[in-house]
Amino acid sequence: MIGDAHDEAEAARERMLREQTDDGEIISHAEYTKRSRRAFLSFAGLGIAGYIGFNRLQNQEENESIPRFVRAGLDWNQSVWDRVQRDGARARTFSLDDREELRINGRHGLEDEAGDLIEVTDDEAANWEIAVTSRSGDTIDPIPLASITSDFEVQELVCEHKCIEGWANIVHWTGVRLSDVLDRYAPDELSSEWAVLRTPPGDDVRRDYSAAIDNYTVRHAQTLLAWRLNGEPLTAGHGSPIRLVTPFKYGIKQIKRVGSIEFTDDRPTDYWTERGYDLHSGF
Ligand SMILES: Nc1nc2c(c(=O)[nH]1)N[C@H]1C(S)=C(S)[C@@H](COP(=O)(O)O)O[C@H]1N2
Ligand SMILES: [Mo]
Repeated sequence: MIGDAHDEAEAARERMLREQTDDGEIISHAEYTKRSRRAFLSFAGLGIAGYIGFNRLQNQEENESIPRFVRAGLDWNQSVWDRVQRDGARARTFSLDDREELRINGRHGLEDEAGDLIEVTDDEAANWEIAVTSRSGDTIDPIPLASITSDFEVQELVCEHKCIEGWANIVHWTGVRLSDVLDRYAPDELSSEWAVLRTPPGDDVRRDYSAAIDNYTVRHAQTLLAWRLNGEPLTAGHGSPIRLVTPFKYGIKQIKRVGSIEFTDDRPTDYWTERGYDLHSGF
């Protein structure tokens, strides 16, 4: 009997997860670009038509200042554009049945001097904070891990993790959108061109890891701060207590154990860019 109830609860949980993770519409990057351009042009077209009409109506010379109602239209275009960008292109998602095991790959920023993985204790995790530096170089309020895991809509994402070494695995992540978290903790930085995420500073800076991501990636609906992998809490090797997931980028951008985020409008470098890899490392 108890077993049945357990099975039912388990089945309900699986169903819910499936609804959240199974394939939606999958569109190619080319189709996405076409659609978003078309959406933008038609809205821009409305704005221009309105502007010409307005000038005829007023029978006045065009001047440098944009009439307020056209400005409002342009602002609206921008907000539509932002939404298209945020929600338009999605990396392919998979069913929970497709989950595979993920190896531990890359231990930079996770090891001690002896090369052993540094475990994060429950106590350390409970007090974990991500330090934040604004694009003007100011230290702003850090983001508590406790808030990340409890204050935002939890996302379940089953996607392919691709490594530049040539292997890939379908894995299930649980986390929250980076953009949701930043919207609350660093809203002014959401428009900065780049974010550089780093592991907590160690004694040996050569061991520290960093990953720079562009604004599009920062704001993307599938860019997550994740604390579970295939339903289990992250282990030290997979980046406990919190890591980045972004299915449009190779594994090198999916930094494990995030200790800080720094925003900048200047083209940054990161661990692998300094070693000759492409700064974007996307698809
Ligand atoms: N801190 C840290 N994060 C990292 C790396 C690393 O060496 N250190 N390697 C990256 C690479 S190359 C890959 S493929 C993925 C692998 O994640 P996994 O070990 O959970 O499979 O982590 C990425 N994030
Ligand atoms: Mo990788």
